Order: sequence, then structure tokens, then C-alpha cells
Amino acid sequence: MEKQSYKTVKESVYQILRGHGVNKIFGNPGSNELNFLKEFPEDFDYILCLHEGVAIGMAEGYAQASGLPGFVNLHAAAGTGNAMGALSNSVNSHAPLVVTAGQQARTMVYSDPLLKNSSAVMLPMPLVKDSYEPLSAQEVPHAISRALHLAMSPAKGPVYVSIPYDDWDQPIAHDALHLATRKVVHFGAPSLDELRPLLAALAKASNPVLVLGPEVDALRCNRKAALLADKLHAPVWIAPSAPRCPFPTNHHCFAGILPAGEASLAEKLHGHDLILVLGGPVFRYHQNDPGTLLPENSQLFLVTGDAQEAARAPVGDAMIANVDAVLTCLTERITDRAGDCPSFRKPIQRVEVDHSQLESSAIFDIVDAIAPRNTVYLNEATSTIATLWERVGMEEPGSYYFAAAGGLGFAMPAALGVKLADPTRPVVAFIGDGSAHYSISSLWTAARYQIPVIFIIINNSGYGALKWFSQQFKIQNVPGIEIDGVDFIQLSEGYGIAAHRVSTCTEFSQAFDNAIVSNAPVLIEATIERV
Ligand code: TZD
Repeated sequence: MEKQSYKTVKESVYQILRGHGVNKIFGNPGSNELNFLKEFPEDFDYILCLHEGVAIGMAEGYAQASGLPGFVNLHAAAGTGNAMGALSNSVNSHAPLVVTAGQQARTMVYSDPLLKNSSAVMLPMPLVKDSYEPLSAQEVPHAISRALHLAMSPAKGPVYVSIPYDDWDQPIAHDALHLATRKVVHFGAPSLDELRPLLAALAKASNPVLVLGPEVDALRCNRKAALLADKLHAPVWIAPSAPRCPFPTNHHCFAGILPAGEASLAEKLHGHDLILVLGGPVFRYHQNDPGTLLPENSQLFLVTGDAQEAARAPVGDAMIANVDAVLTCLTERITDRAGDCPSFRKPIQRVEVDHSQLESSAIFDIVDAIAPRNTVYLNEATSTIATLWERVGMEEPGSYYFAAAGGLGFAMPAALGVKLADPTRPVVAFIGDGSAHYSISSLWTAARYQIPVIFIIINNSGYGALKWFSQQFKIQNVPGIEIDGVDFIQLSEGYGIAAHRVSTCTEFSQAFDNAIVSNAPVLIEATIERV
């Protein structure tokens, strides 16, 4: 029995996927992929995405929220090309993806046929951790097994494998049988001796500050970070350009999200003698705002599981280690500072919910008041990011996802992947009327598989973030930043999703309330003033 189920390359690859907990394949197939999909096993789901960027975004959301690898099935060079924008986010967010693409048959490639992926290994570089095309059919199971282990090892990331389609029905090599049960584990906890310099620096610091990056949330050690902040009486900032929320935003130590410019960031950290950065880059800037990297008289210490991030940091000492393990040790060893921990949270003036015209702050206040506390948020209404961080409480680990390289088209599919990974948590995606178009066909996948995500299109009739940047740059009359004449209700209904247009606070509040109880995919178009 056992032997029969491992007879072909294809059967052994499905068995390897089962060994890694993979039972969902996100993809958009072509003729090169059909051999892999024929007699599709009953214990797997094929999630059809109508564009490859959607397949990658959805696999990324699924992988980040489930902790399992995301497996993607693309079509040759054209499918890979369409996926590249989305891959730029995945490589930056350290999403553990195995991205496969069908290659033409080995027996045909010599003649440069249609659908040959020439230089397949080079194509997705540098947006993957590794890229490979097996040299024989018998190597395919090993290539997939290696890709899965590599994608899941720190620092995690996407791995690409190109597979000729006549490989799938070939017999396997006998030693492929071992691959489905192989385990690769990673520890990376420093010894107490190795941590002593950091412990001593923290004990000596008179005014320490914590800056948290996405690894804290990925390792689900947000509450340990809160405990450490409490013990140190330290404010907690989220590292700039945050793709995740590593700290409960309703906690009294939460100071906010750091600005993404050198001078403005250093100004926020002014007065702190020790800056401890946990699990993120130092720093991911966006605005060109030259200045000193750190305030005067302060020392920076970075703890990260990513050797590249440690090496790249332009300032401060770094330790490459598992951030969760380091937090465990620090919280056990650090003694509480005397007195009560002060509050660093800024108070918020909430918007009155009445018949007045909606604005983005009202949208976030209403959502915050109605949504259950464990709701997961995604934001791609790019001019509203700071407002969301101020107004929406995010308490549990895994409460927020944002495109890690800023590539639009991430939030709609990622929301679907997040919901598939954990159907018990409500998922709300705020999408700009500009961003919506990069992955609009996500709506079809939401309808087809009945994935109950709430999409809120914040419609300000244009590229609001670019208008803000043009003001900063003092550039006038920029073409190409106004969008008019899109009917999101018709688009949404055309893809099979119920949709409602609202423009006042009370209308939005009612529509959102209904959406939360409906447990069905829904789109709310919230029209706000043109920016
Ligand atoms: N293309 C891609 C794939 N990613 C990008 N980040 C951009 C273009 C450039 N871009 C931004 O960085 S923000 C933005 C663009 C076009 C405007 C998005 O407009 P929106 O949201 O309507 O979605 P706001 O709130 O009006 O900014």
C-alpha cells in the first residue's frame, strides 16, 4: 500500500507537502502545470486566483497567519513575471513560500518551444531566497523538500522551483521515500553569558526605549515585549514602515509608530540613552529626511534572527538570535524599576457618529468601536496608515498585515489568505480606491470560495499618498494621480460580492455592523472627500 502511494515523482511531492502540513495550493495554472494537477488529491484544495499577484499575496497572508509554508503554482515565465511585484513584498516580509512554475517538457526544450521558461532560475532573482530547476525528474522531490525547509528556516522567505512537466509521472528514486518525514528544526537561543552585556546595558540605562519590528509578531512574543516594557518603564515604538503589529496598541507603554525619515525618527528617540531594537531592520526609511541616525548620547542594540539585517544596520551593535528566546531571558532576568510604569499612550479625541460626511478618522473610530477585539486588519488605503495606528486597537498577535515592500495589490489577497488560515477571527481590509485595482480579481476568489472578508474601499477619488508626497516635494500639477468614474458597487457585484456605498458616519456604522454579523464576503465603498 505505502509503496504504491509513492510510485511517481508527483505522488511523492504531494506526500512531502502533507509532511509539511501543506494542503492548499494557491495558483493560476497553464498547460505546463496540468500534469501536476491531474487526479488532484482529495485532501488538498486548489485555490484558483485570477492573477498571479493574487496567488502570491494570498499564499503570503495564509503563511504569515498560519505559520505553515504557502505553496504556489504558477505558469512558466509569464506567470512568474506577473507574480514579481507581489514577490517583492514576500521577500521583505520573510514569508515562507514555495513558488513553483511549470517548465516545458524536457524532451522539447531544445527547440525553444512556446512556454519554455528560458533562464528559469534567474527570472525571479533577486526577489527569492533561492531559485532552482532540478537537473533530472528524480531530483524533483528533493528540490521541493529542500525548498520547503529553506523557506521555513530563519530568516524565512520565498523559494522558487521550476519543474518540467514531463517529470511528474516519472518513477521516483528509492531514497525520495525519506523526504516526507524529514524534520529540520532551528533554535538560536543565546546562552546567559552571551546575553550578559545586553542585560548589563539595560540595567545601567537611565531612560531606555524599545523599538519593535515584525519578527516579534511573527514569533508571537508581543506579550513578552509588553512585560519587558513594563519592567523597564520604557516607551515602545513600532519600527517605521511596519508590515505587522508587534505590540498591543492599547497598552500604556505604546508610544506609536516611528516616522520613516532619518531626522524625524532620531527626534522621536531623543533623550533615550539605550535604544533596544527587537526583530526588525535598523531602520526601514521611506522619506528622504537626512539627519543623524541616532540622537546624541544614545547607544543602539539590535536583536534579530536575520543575519542580513544585522550586518546591514548602519549603526549600533547587533546580536543574531531568536527574538522570542531573548525576550524570555530578558523578562526573567530584568528587575522591575521602582514605582508605577508611566503611560506613554497619546489620548485620542474620538469622532462623533452622526449624519456628517465620512472622513478617514471616523471610519477607523467606528470600526474600532464595533469590531470584535480579535479582528485582523490589513491596510492599503495608503494615506490613512498613521490614522489607523492611532485609532484602531490591535491587541492580539497577528492583528495587522501591510505590504512589506510597499507594493500595492497585497492587502486584498492577503486578507483572504489570513481568513483561510484562521476562520475564527474577523478580517477587515481597508483598501484605497487606487490600490484596489492592482488585485481587484481577489473579489472573485472571495466569492468562489465564500471567504468572509470585509473589504472597505476608502474612496478619495485618487492617489492620496502621492498628493501628500507632491506637497512635501513642493511639486505642483502632477499628472496621473486623480481617479474618477470607477463604480466599485458594479465591479464588486460583477465578481459576485455584495456591495454597499456609504458617505455618512451613520450609514457607514450601519453597513459595517451588518457586515460583521453577516459572515459573508462583503465590500463597503466609503466615499470621503477628495484629497
Ligand atoms: N504601484 C505599485 C505596485 N505599488 C506602489 N506602491 C505604487 C505603484 C505607488 N503608490 C504608492 O506608493 S501609494 C499610491 C501609489 C500609486 C496611491 C494609492 O492610492 P489609494 O490610497 O487610493 O489606494 P490613498 O489613501 O488615496 O493614498
